[in-house]
Amino acid sequence: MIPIKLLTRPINQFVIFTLFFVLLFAGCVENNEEATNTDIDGVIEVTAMHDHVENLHLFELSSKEIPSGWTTFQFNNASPVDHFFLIYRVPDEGIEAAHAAGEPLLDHWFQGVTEPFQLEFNPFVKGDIDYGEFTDNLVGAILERAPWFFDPGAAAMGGPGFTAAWATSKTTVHLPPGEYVVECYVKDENEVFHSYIGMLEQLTVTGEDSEIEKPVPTSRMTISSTNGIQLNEELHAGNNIIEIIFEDQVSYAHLLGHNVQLAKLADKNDEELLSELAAWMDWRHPGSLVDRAPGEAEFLGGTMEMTEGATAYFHIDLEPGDYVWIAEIPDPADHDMLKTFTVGN
Ligand SMILES: [Cu+2]
Repeated sequence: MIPIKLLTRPINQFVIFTLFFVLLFAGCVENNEEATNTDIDGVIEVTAMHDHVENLHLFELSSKEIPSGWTTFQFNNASPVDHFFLIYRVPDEGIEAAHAAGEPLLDHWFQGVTEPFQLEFNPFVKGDIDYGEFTDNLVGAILERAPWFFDPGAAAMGGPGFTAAWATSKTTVHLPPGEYVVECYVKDENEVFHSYIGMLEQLTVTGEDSEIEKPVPTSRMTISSTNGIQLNEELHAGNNIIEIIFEDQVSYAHLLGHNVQLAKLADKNDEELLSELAAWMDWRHPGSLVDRAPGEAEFLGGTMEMTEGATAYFHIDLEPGDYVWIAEIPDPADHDMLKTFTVGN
C-alpha cells in the first residue's frame, strides 16, 4: 500500500527518481572526438563505454568533484549503444540515511532505488504482473529502503540527453553544492537497465563557486505540459546554443517527467518511424529503450528531465537535413512534444 500523500505530491520526485542512475565517467577522450574540451573551464568530459567481458555499461568522468555553478558536460559515447546522462541531486535526508546505515552514498542509492527498480521491473516486463502491481511493489520497496527518494525527493537536474552510439553531445546545467547521482537507464537486450550494470556514479559539487558565466544562447526553447516544445526561431546550420526552459514539470504515465531530445532523421515525413521512435522511448515496453533507437534515427543529445523553472543550454553543431525534437514521454505528439524540422544549407 502506498500512502496517498506519496502518490500525489511525490509522484514528481518519484518520477524523477523513478529510474535508474548513472555514472559519470571521467576522462577518456576518444580519438574520434575533439580533444580540446578538457582545456575549457567548466567542462566535464563524460565517456560512455561498454565492458564486453563483464557486460558492464560504464561512465568515466574527467572529474567527480566539481565547483558549484554552471557546468558543461561533454558527453562522448564511445560505445555501440545509445546512452544519456541524467543528474539527480540527493536530498540531505538521503545523505544522512546512508551515513546512519554506515553505507557509502552510492551503495545506499543502488540498494534503495536502482536495485528495487530492476528487481520489481523483471516480472512486469516478462508479463507476469501488470503495471499497477509493478508500481505498487516498486513504491513499497523504495519506501522501505530509501523513503527520502520520494520525500523530500531526489531532484532531476538535467544533463546530456540521448546520444547515439559513437556520437557526442554537449549540455550545460547549473548545479548548487551537494551530492549528486548520475545514471543512464537505457536497457540491454536482456531488459536490464544500464544503471543496474554500471552506469551509476556519484558526483560531488563543492561549495566553491566556478564563476563560469552561463552560455550566451542563439535561440530559446520552452517546454511545458500545456504548450509542449516551443522554439522562438528556426535553427540554422552550424553552431547553435539553445536555451531550454522548463516552464513546469509533471509526472506522466511512465512515472517520469518531460525532457528534450534531438534526433537526426533520414526523412522527417516518415510517420511510421516517428511513431516507432516515440514508442521506443517508453521504457515500460519490452524492447523499448533497448540498445539503439529504431531505424535511421540518430540521437544528438538535448537535456534530461529538470525541475520546474530550471534551464539548460544545449550546444549543437547542425548540418543540413531533417530532425525531430522529441520528449521521452508516452505519446509525445499528443503533448506537442514531437516536432520535426529541416535545416537548410
Ligand atoms: Cu546507457
